[in-house]
Amino acid sequence: MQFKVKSTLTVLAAAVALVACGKKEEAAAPAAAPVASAAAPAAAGPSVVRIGHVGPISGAIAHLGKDNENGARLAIEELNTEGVVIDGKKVTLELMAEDDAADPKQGTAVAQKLVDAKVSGVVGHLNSGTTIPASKIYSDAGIPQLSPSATNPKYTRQGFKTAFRMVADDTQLGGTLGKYAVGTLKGKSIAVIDDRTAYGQGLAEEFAKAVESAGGNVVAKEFTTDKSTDFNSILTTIKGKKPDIVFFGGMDAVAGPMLKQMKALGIKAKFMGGDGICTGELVKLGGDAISDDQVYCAEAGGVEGEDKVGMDEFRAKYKAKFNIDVQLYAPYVYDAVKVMVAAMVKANSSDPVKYLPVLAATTDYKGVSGPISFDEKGDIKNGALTLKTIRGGKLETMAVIR
Ligand code: ABU
Repeated sequence: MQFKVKSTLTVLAAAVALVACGKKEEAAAPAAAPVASAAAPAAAGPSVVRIGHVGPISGAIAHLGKDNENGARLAIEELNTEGVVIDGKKVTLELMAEDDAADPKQGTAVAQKLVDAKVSGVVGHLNSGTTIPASKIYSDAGIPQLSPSATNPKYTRQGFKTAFRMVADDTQLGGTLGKYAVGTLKGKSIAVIDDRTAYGQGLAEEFAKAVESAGGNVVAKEFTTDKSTDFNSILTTIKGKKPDIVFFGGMDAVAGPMLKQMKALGIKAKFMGGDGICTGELVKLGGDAISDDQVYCAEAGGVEGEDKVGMDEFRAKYKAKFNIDVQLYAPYVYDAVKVMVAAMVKANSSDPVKYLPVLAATTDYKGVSGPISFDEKGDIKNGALTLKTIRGGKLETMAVIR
Protein backbone atom coordinates (compact mmCIF):
# COMPACT_ATOMS: atom_id res chain seq x y z
CA MET A 1 0.00 0.00 0.00
CA GLN A 2 1.14 3.51 -0.77
CA PHE A 3 -0.32 5.05 2.37
CA LYS A 4 1.90 7.38 4.34
CA VAL A 5 1.22 8.70 7.78
CA LYS A 6 1.41 12.26 8.96
CA SER A 7 1.55 13.81 12.36
CA THR A 8 -1.57 15.05 14.08
CA LEU A 9 0.35 18.24 14.90
CA THR A 10 0.77 19.00 11.19
CA VAL A 11 -2.95 18.53 10.62
CA LEU A 12 -3.72 20.88 13.53
CA ALA A 13 -1.22 23.45 12.25
CA ALA A 14 -2.84 23.37 8.80
CA ALA A 15 -6.28 23.81 10.34
CA VAL A 16 -5.12 26.79 12.44
CA ALA A 17 -3.47 28.35 9.38
CA LEU A 18 -6.69 27.95 7.41
CA VAL A 19 -8.73 29.75 10.04
CA ALA A 20 -6.09 32.50 10.33
CA CYS A 21 -5.97 33.04 6.58
CA GLY A 22 -9.69 33.50 6.09
CA LYS A 23 -11.63 32.01 3.21
CA LYS A 24 -9.96 33.47 0.11
CA GLU A 25 -6.67 31.92 -0.87
CA GLU A 26 -4.03 33.58 -2.94
CA ALA A 27 -3.71 31.78 -6.26
CA ALA A 28 -1.35 28.81 -5.97
CA ALA A 29 -0.49 29.90 -2.44
CA PRO A 30 0.56 27.18 0.00
CA ALA A 31 -2.55 25.05 0.33
CA ALA A 32 -4.84 24.82 3.31
CA ALA A 33 -4.89 21.14 2.47
CA PRO A 34 -1.77 19.32 3.68
CA VAL A 35 1.33 19.85 1.59
CA ALA A 36 4.05 17.27 1.79
CA SER A 37 7.76 17.51 1.77
CA ALA A 38 9.54 14.52 0.30
CA ALA A 39 11.68 14.46 3.44
CA ALA A 40 8.74 14.51 5.88
CA PRO A 41 9.20 11.76 8.44
CA ALA A 42 6.45 9.18 8.88
CA ALA A 43 4.64 9.35 12.21
CA ALA A 44 1.56 7.80 13.79
CA GLY A 45 -1.74 9.31 12.60
CA PRO A 46 -4.32 9.06 9.89
CA SER A 47 -3.37 7.39 6.60
CA VAL A 48 -2.17 9.80 3.98
CA VAL A 49 -2.30 9.32 0.23
CA ARG A 50 0.12 11.52 -1.66
CA ILE A 51 -0.71 12.90 -5.09
CA GLY A 52 1.87 14.82 -7.07
CA HIS A 53 1.16 17.85 -9.23
CA VAL A 54 3.70 19.39 -11.60
CA GLY A 55 3.56 22.52 -13.74
CA PRO A 56 5.61 25.64 -14.40
CA ILE A 57 5.18 27.73 -11.26
CA SER A 58 8.08 29.94 -12.28
CA GLY A 59 9.00 31.45 -15.65
CA ALA A 60 7.04 33.05 -18.49
CA ILE A 61 4.01 30.77 -18.22
CA ALA A 62 3.85 30.57 -14.42
CA HIS A 63 0.30 31.98 -14.65
CA LEU A 64 -0.73 28.76 -16.42
CA GLY A 65 1.18 26.51 -13.99
CA LYS A 66 -0.47 28.24 -11.05
CA ASP A 67 -3.87 27.89 -12.72
CA ASN A 68 -3.30 24.15 -13.02
CA GLU A 69 -2.02 23.86 -9.45
CA ASN A 70 -5.05 25.75 -8.17
CA GLY A 71 -7.28 23.17 -9.85
CA ALA A 72 -5.46 20.41 -7.97
CA ARG A 73 -5.67 22.25 -4.65
CA LEU A 74 -9.40 22.79 -5.04
CA ALA A 75 -10.02 19.11 -5.80
CA ILE A 76 -7.86 17.87 -2.90
CA GLU A 77 -9.47 20.28 -0.47
CA GLU A 78 -12.98 19.27 -1.50
CA LEU A 79 -12.19 15.56 -1.34
CA ASN A 80 -10.66 15.91 2.14
CA THR A 81 -13.69 17.88 3.31
CA GLU A 82 -16.10 15.30 1.89
CA GLY A 83 -13.99 12.47 3.38
CA VAL A 84 -12.32 9.79 1.29
CA VAL A 85 -12.57 6.18 2.41
CA ILE A 86 -10.33 3.60 0.80
CA ASP A 87 -10.69 -0.05 1.77
CA GLY A 88 -12.79 0.90 4.78
CA LYS A 89 -10.26 3.42 6.13
CA LYS A 90 -10.56 7.20 6.07
CA VAL A 91 -7.55 8.73 4.34
CA THR A 92 -6.17 12.24 4.01
CA LEU A 93 -5.08 13.29 0.55
CA GLU A 94 -1.86 15.25 0.44
CA LEU A 95 -0.74 17.32 -2.52
CA MET A 96 2.95 17.38 -3.42
CA ALA A 97 3.11 20.37 -5.74
CA GLU A 98 6.29 20.78 -7.76
CA ASP A 99 7.62 23.37 -10.22
CA ASP A 100 9.21 22.18 -13.46
CA ALA A 101 9.56 25.73 -14.89
CA ALA A 102 8.46 24.28 -18.29
CA ASP A 103 11.99 22.95 -18.56
CA PRO A 104 12.45 19.32 -19.69
CA LYS A 105 15.46 18.76 -17.38
CA GLN A 106 13.75 20.21 -14.35
CA GLY A 107 10.70 18.16 -15.35
CA THR A 108 12.56 14.86 -15.10
CA ALA A 109 14.24 15.93 -11.85
CA VAL A 110 10.93 16.66 -10.13
CA ALA A 111 9.40 13.50 -11.62
CA GLN A 112 12.15 11.48 -9.92
CA LYS A 113 11.54 13.42 -6.70
CA LEU A 114 7.85 12.45 -6.77
CA VAL A 115 8.70 8.82 -7.50
CA ASP A 116 11.17 8.79 -4.58
CA ALA A 117 8.48 10.30 -2.35
CA LYS A 118 6.23 7.37 -3.34
CA VAL A 119 3.31 9.41 -4.55
CA SER A 120 0.35 7.27 -5.57
CA GLY A 121 -0.21 9.23 -8.76
CA VAL A 122 0.78 12.39 -10.59
CA VAL A 123 -1.34 15.04 -12.27
CA GLY A 124 0.85 16.87 -14.78
CA HIS A 125 2.96 18.03 -16.27
CA LEU A 126 1.54 21.04 -18.10
CA ASN A 127 3.88 21.20 -21.12
CA SER A 128 4.39 18.44 -23.66
CA GLY A 129 8.14 19.14 -23.48
CA THR A 130 8.20 18.18 -19.79
CA THR A 131 5.36 15.64 -19.77
CA ILE A 132 6.92 13.36 -22.39
CA PRO A 133 10.35 12.86 -20.77
CA ALA A 134 8.78 12.61 -17.31
CA SER A 135 6.34 9.94 -18.52
CA LYS A 136 9.19 7.41 -18.88
CA ILE A 137 10.13 7.93 -15.23
CA TYR A 138 6.54 7.44 -14.04
CA SER A 139 6.10 4.46 -16.33
CA ASP A 140 9.26 2.78 -15.02
CA ALA A 141 7.96 3.31 -11.48
CA GLY A 142 4.43 2.13 -12.40
CA ILE A 143 2.90 5.41 -11.24
CA PRO A 144 -0.20 6.69 -13.08
CA GLN A 145 0.23 10.11 -14.68
CA LEU A 146 -2.66 12.21 -15.94
CA SER A 147 -1.66 15.24 -17.98
CA PRO A 148 -4.41 17.85 -18.07
CA SER A 149 -2.85 19.87 -20.87
CA ALA A 150 0.08 18.26 -22.72
CA THR A 151 -1.24 17.89 -26.25
CA ASN A 152 1.67 16.45 -28.24
CA PRO A 153 0.37 13.06 -29.48
CA LYS A 154 3.66 11.32 -28.62
CA TYR A 155 2.85 11.41 -24.90
CA THR A 156 0.29 8.60 -25.17
CA ARG A 157 1.92 6.83 -28.12
CA GLN A 158 4.95 5.43 -26.31
CA GLY A 159 3.15 2.33 -25.09
CA PHE A 160 3.17 3.44 -21.42
CA LYS A 161 0.22 1.99 -19.52
CA THR A 162 0.61 4.75 -16.93
CA ALA A 163 0.08 7.73 -19.28
CA PHE A 164 -3.35 9.39 -19.54
CA ARG A 165 -4.40 12.64 -21.19
CA MET A 166 -7.45 14.66 -20.17
CA VAL A 167 -7.75 16.69 -23.38
CA ALA A 168 -7.70 16.31 -27.16
CA ASP A 169 -4.27 16.17 -28.83
CA ASP A 170 -2.47 18.32 -31.39
CA THR A 171 -3.50 16.14 -34.31
CA GLN A 172 -7.10 17.10 -33.60
CA LEU A 173 -6.22 20.66 -32.61
CA GLY A 174 -3.93 21.45 -35.57
CA GLY A 175 -6.16 19.56 -38.00
CA THR A 176 -9.30 21.43 -36.98
CA LEU A 177 -7.61 24.83 -36.93
CA GLY A 178 -6.02 24.23 -40.35
CA LYS A 179 -9.37 23.34 -41.89
CA TYR A 180 -10.98 26.35 -40.22
CA ALA A 181 -8.27 28.70 -41.51
CA VAL A 182 -8.93 27.69 -45.11
CA GLY A 183 -12.61 26.71 -45.06
CA THR A 184 -14.12 29.36 -42.78
CA LEU A 185 -11.62 32.21 -42.57
CA LYS A 186 -10.92 31.79 -46.31
CA GLY A 187 -7.16 32.03 -45.77
CA LYS A 188 -5.30 31.45 -49.04
CA SER A 189 -1.75 32.34 -48.03
CA ILE A 190 -0.78 31.34 -44.54
CA ALA A 191 2.45 31.88 -42.58
CA VAL A 192 3.39 29.46 -39.83
CA ILE A 193 5.68 30.18 -36.86
CA ASP A 194 6.58 27.80 -34.04
CA ASP A 195 8.54 28.08 -30.82
CA ARG A 196 10.59 24.87 -31.30
CA THR A 197 9.04 23.19 -28.26
CA ALA A 198 7.52 19.71 -28.44
CA TYR A 199 4.13 21.39 -28.33
CA GLY A 200 4.65 24.37 -30.62
CA GLN A 201 6.53 22.60 -33.36
CA GLY A 202 4.22 19.59 -33.39
CA LEU A 203 1.10 21.74 -33.49
CA ALA A 204 2.45 23.95 -36.27
CA GLU A 205 3.24 20.86 -38.35
CA GLU A 206 -0.27 19.46 -37.88
CA PHE A 207 -1.77 22.84 -38.75
CA ALA A 208 0.34 23.23 -41.92
CA LYS A 209 -0.59 19.69 -43.05
CA ALA A 210 -4.29 20.46 -42.62
CA VAL A 211 -3.98 23.81 -44.42
CA GLU A 212 -2.38 22.14 -47.41
CA SER A 213 -4.88 19.30 -47.57
CA ALA A 214 -7.70 21.88 -47.45
CA GLY A 215 -6.18 23.65 -50.48
CA GLY A 216 -4.46 26.53 -48.64
CA ASN A 217 -0.93 27.67 -49.31
CA VAL A 218 1.73 27.80 -46.58
CA VAL A 219 3.82 30.73 -47.78
CA ALA A 220 6.32 30.90 -44.91
CA LYS A 221 7.58 28.65 -42.13
CA GLU A 222 9.57 30.46 -39.46
CA PHE A 223 10.58 29.65 -35.94
CA THR A 224 11.50 31.35 -32.71
CA THR A 225 11.90 30.02 -29.15
CA ASP A 226 9.68 29.93 -26.09
CA LYS A 227 11.97 32.51 -24.44
CA SER A 228 12.28 35.01 -27.30
CA THR A 229 10.95 38.55 -27.10
CA ASP A 230 12.09 40.03 -30.43
CA PHE A 231 10.35 38.75 -33.57
CA ASN A 232 11.15 41.59 -35.94
CA SER A 233 13.35 39.55 -38.22
CA ILE A 234 10.89 36.69 -38.80
CA LEU A 235 7.91 39.04 -38.96
CA THR A 236 9.64 41.19 -41.58
CA THR A 237 10.24 38.09 -43.70
CA ILE A 238 6.59 37.11 -43.23
CA LYS A 239 5.34 40.61 -44.08
CA GLY A 240 7.04 40.27 -47.47
CA LYS A 241 4.86 37.21 -48.21
CA LYS A 242 1.63 39.13 -47.53
CA PRO A 243 -0.16 36.31 -45.68
CA ASP A 244 -3.89 36.40 -44.85
CA ILE A 245 -3.23 34.49 -41.66
CA VAL A 246 -0.25 34.05 -39.32
CA PHE A 247 -0.39 30.86 -37.25
CA PHE A 248 1.73 30.55 -34.11
CA GLY A 249 2.49 27.22 -32.45
CA GLY A 250 3.48 28.29 -28.94
CA MET A 251 2.26 29.90 -25.76
CA ASP A 252 0.54 33.17 -24.82
CA ALA A 253 3.66 34.67 -23.21
CA VAL A 254 5.33 34.75 -26.64
CA ALA A 255 2.18 35.38 -28.72
CA GLY A 256 1.32 38.61 -26.84
CA PRO A 257 4.54 40.49 -27.71
CA MET A 258 4.45 38.94 -31.21
CA LEU A 259 1.01 40.49 -31.82
CA LYS A 260 2.33 43.87 -30.65
CA GLN A 261 5.27 43.63 -33.04
CA MET A 262 2.96 42.58 -35.90
CA LYS A 263 0.92 45.73 -35.31
CA ALA A 264 4.07 47.89 -35.19
CA LEU A 265 5.17 46.42 -38.55
CA GLY A 266 1.75 47.04 -40.07
CA ILE A 267 0.92 43.34 -40.56
CA LYS A 268 -2.86 43.16 -40.72
CA ALA A 269 -3.19 39.37 -41.02
CA LYS A 270 -5.45 37.34 -38.80
CA PHE A 271 -3.59 35.51 -36.02
CA MET A 272 -4.25 31.91 -35.05
CA GLY A 273 -2.87 29.52 -32.48
CA GLY A 274 -3.73 26.51 -30.37
CA ASP A 275 -4.69 26.11 -26.73
CA GLY A 276 -1.42 27.66 -25.53
CA ILE A 277 -2.56 31.11 -26.64
CA CYS A 278 -6.25 30.68 -25.79
CA THR A 279 -6.07 32.53 -22.48
CA GLY A 280 -7.17 35.70 -20.77
CA GLU A 281 -3.46 36.43 -20.36
CA LEU A 282 -3.08 36.77 -24.15
CA VAL A 283 -5.79 39.42 -24.14
CA LYS A 284 -3.81 41.34 -21.49
CA LEU A 285 -0.43 40.88 -23.16
CA GLY A 286 -1.67 41.77 -26.66
CA GLY A 287 -3.61 44.79 -25.40
CA ASP A 288 -4.65 47.19 -28.15
CA ALA A 289 -2.60 45.32 -30.74
CA ILE A 290 -5.54 42.88 -30.87
CA SER A 291 -8.55 43.94 -32.88
CA ASP A 292 -11.95 42.24 -32.87
CA ASP A 293 -12.11 38.95 -34.78
CA GLN A 294 -8.39 39.04 -35.51
CA VAL A 295 -7.29 36.26 -33.15
CA TYR A 296 -8.59 32.69 -33.35
CA CYS A 297 -7.57 29.85 -31.07
CA ALA A 298 -8.90 26.60 -29.64
CA GLU A 299 -8.92 25.06 -26.18
CA ALA A 300 -8.32 21.29 -26.38
CA GLY A 301 -11.52 20.47 -24.52
CA GLY A 302 -14.99 21.83 -24.12
CA VAL A 303 -18.49 21.35 -22.82
CA GLU A 304 -21.88 22.25 -24.17
CA GLY A 305 -25.53 21.74 -23.31
CA GLU A 306 -26.23 20.42 -19.85
CA ASP A 307 -22.54 19.57 -19.33
CA LYS A 308 -21.89 23.32 -19.15
CA VAL A 309 -23.58 23.55 -15.76
CA GLY A 310 -20.73 21.74 -13.98
CA MET A 311 -18.11 23.86 -15.75
CA ASP A 312 -19.89 27.11 -14.88
CA GLU A 313 -20.16 26.05 -11.23
CA PHE A 314 -16.47 25.17 -11.21
CA ARG A 315 -15.49 28.56 -12.64
CA ALA A 316 -17.56 30.36 -10.01
CA LYS A 317 -16.10 28.25 -7.19
CA TYR A 318 -12.57 28.85 -8.48
CA LYS A 319 -13.11 32.61 -8.67
CA ALA A 320 -14.56 32.69 -5.16
CA LYS A 321 -11.59 30.79 -3.76
CA PHE A 322 -8.62 32.30 -5.64
CA ASN A 323 -10.08 35.69 -6.59
CA ILE A 324 -9.01 35.26 -10.24
CA ASP A 325 -10.61 33.70 -13.31
CA VAL A 326 -9.65 30.28 -14.63
CA GLN A 327 -6.87 30.74 -17.18
CA LEU A 328 -7.14 27.52 -19.16
CA TYR A 329 -6.75 24.01 -17.82
CA ALA A 330 -7.60 24.23 -14.09
CA PRO A 331 -10.93 22.37 -14.65
CA TYR A 332 -9.10 19.49 -16.33
CA VAL A 333 -6.62 19.27 -13.45
CA TYR A 334 -9.50 19.28 -10.97
CA ASP A 335 -11.13 16.42 -12.89
CA ALA A 336 -7.84 14.53 -13.16
CA VAL A 337 -7.40 14.50 -9.38
CA LYS A 338 -11.01 13.46 -8.85
CA VAL A 339 -10.98 10.70 -11.45
CA MET A 340 -7.73 9.34 -10.00
CA VAL A 341 -9.12 9.28 -6.46
CA ALA A 342 -12.40 7.73 -7.69
CA ALA A 343 -10.34 4.89 -9.17
CA MET A 344 -8.51 4.39 -5.84
CA VAL A 345 -11.81 4.25 -3.97
CA LYS A 346 -13.27 1.79 -6.47
CA ALA A 347 -10.12 -0.38 -6.39
CA ASN A 348 -10.06 -0.29 -2.56
CA SER A 349 -6.43 0.74 -2.80
CA SER A 350 -4.13 3.65 -3.52
CA ASP A 351 -1.47 1.19 -4.63
CA PRO A 352 -0.85 2.01 -8.31
CA VAL A 353 -0.64 -1.68 -9.18
CA LYS A 354 -4.21 -2.12 -7.94
CA TYR A 355 -5.90 1.09 -9.02
CA LEU A 356 -4.21 1.62 -12.41
CA PRO A 357 -6.41 -0.93 -14.25
CA VAL A 358 -9.50 0.62 -12.64
CA LEU A 359 -8.39 4.08 -13.73
CA ALA A 360 -7.80 2.86 -17.29
CA ALA A 361 -11.32 1.40 -17.32
CA THR A 362 -12.94 4.68 -16.22
CA THR A 363 -16.19 5.01 -18.14
CA ASP A 364 -18.20 8.21 -18.44
CA TYR A 365 -16.99 9.71 -15.18
CA LYS A 366 -18.99 12.92 -14.89
CA GLY A 367 -16.35 15.64 -14.66
CA VAL A 368 -16.73 19.40 -14.82
CA SER A 369 -14.92 19.17 -18.18
CA GLY A 370 -17.48 16.66 -19.47
CA PRO A 371 -17.75 12.86 -19.46
CA ILE A 372 -14.38 11.12 -19.01
CA SER A 373 -13.40 7.75 -20.49
CA PHE A 374 -9.99 6.73 -21.81
CA ASP A 375 -9.10 4.83 -24.97
CA GLU A 376 -6.52 2.05 -25.13
CA LYS A 377 -3.67 4.59 -25.41
CA GLY A 378 -4.85 6.60 -22.40
CA ASP A 379 -6.29 9.45 -24.46
CA ILE A 380 -9.62 11.01 -23.57
CA LYS A 381 -12.39 9.46 -25.66
CA ASN A 382 -14.47 11.76 -27.84
CA GLY A 383 -12.33 14.81 -26.98
CA ALA A 384 -13.80 18.20 -27.83
CA LEU A 385 -12.27 21.49 -28.94
CA THR A 386 -13.59 24.95 -28.13
CA LEU A 387 -13.00 27.50 -30.88
CA LYS A 388 -12.62 31.02 -29.57
CA THR A 389 -11.98 34.52 -30.80
CA ILE A 390 -11.24 37.80 -29.05
CA ARG A 391 -13.93 40.48 -29.21
CA GLY A 392 -14.18 43.64 -27.15
CA GLY A 393 -11.10 42.64 -25.16
CA LYS A 394 -12.61 39.30 -24.18
CA LEU A 395 -12.21 35.69 -25.26
CA GLU A 396 -15.51 34.55 -26.75
CA THR A 397 -16.52 30.97 -27.46
CA MET A 398 -17.66 30.41 -31.04
CA ALA A 399 -18.23 26.67 -31.15
CA VAL A 400 -17.53 23.37 -29.44
CA ILE A 401 -16.35 20.86 -32.02
CA ARG A 402 -15.87 17.08 -31.73
N1 ABU B 1 -1.19 22.18 -24.94
C1 ABU B 1 -0.71 23.49 -24.72
C2 ABU B 1 0.28 23.66 -23.68
C3 ABU B 1 0.91 22.52 -23.15
C4 ABU B 1 1.75 21.72 -24.11
O1 ABU B 1 1.21 20.80 -24.72
O2 ABU B 1 2.96 21.95 -24.17
